[in-house]
Amino acid sequence: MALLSFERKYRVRGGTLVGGDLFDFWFGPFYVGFFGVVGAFFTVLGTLLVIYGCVIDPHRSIWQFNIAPPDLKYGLMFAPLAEGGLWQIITICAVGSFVSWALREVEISRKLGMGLHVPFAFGTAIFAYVTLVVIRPLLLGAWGHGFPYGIFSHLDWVSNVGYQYLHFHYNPAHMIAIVFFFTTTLALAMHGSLILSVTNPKKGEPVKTSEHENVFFRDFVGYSIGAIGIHRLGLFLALNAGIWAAICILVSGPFWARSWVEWWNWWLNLPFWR
Ligand code: UQ1
Repeated sequence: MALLSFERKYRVRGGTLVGGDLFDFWFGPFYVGFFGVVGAFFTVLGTLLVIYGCVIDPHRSIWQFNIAPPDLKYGLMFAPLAEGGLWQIITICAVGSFVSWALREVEISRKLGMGLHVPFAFGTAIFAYVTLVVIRPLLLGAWGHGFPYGIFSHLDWVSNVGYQYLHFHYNPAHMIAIVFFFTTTLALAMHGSLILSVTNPKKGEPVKTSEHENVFFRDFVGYSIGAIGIHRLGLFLALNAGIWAAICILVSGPFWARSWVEWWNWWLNLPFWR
């Protein structure tokens, strides 16, 4: 793989968190580092175990295979391989892989003297996953509360856990998460379309600049958030989508074990209408 001209300038030594100079090298275009090695290990092992789980599954269908967590009776213990132990090892590999990927982002950011916004953003996605398969099961006292690894099976899990709280859409944190997910797509659609529109003028006309971007939105809605502002807003919206998604499932069970419809009784019970 050929080195792009500017890459040589930015292939600087240092910035590593672990291992000093030992793993401070590139493999083709990819920075490796300690977390590249550890991450590759967990990714390969985890992927092979998922493939193994599919092969031993009787369903023989990519849609129907299922790698389930242990039965609730195993609590927070290690379970036999064929009874959820596979799920437990795969979960360890997944968390090891995701966290290594984030820390490799940290090392690259440090090398380049950048902020840590990218690993921080990825961290919220990891937080949402870890909430589902580690934090919530820990709080509920059994790994069996994690979600199963399989296409249909994880969908069934989401549906079943939703109905366990009668109507999950009444979960206020779930409502907030959805609003952030939708607003994130709105913001990215507005931003992506705006940038493409200014960079694709009529034939023969020069590419437009930020002046046009600002004027479009001032004409349209009386306000322009600005070139950096839209990226701050986008990051804020996306981080909140992941954070509230994690919160909405974290509170379901450990902090509220009844119907989410019933939760709203606090409103009916306000003293004003008594
Ligand atoms: C915006 O105001 C802006 O600044 C010029 C952008 O940057 C290029 C944008 O991408 C968008 C979408 C907007 C409009 C956003 C709001 C919140 C009015």
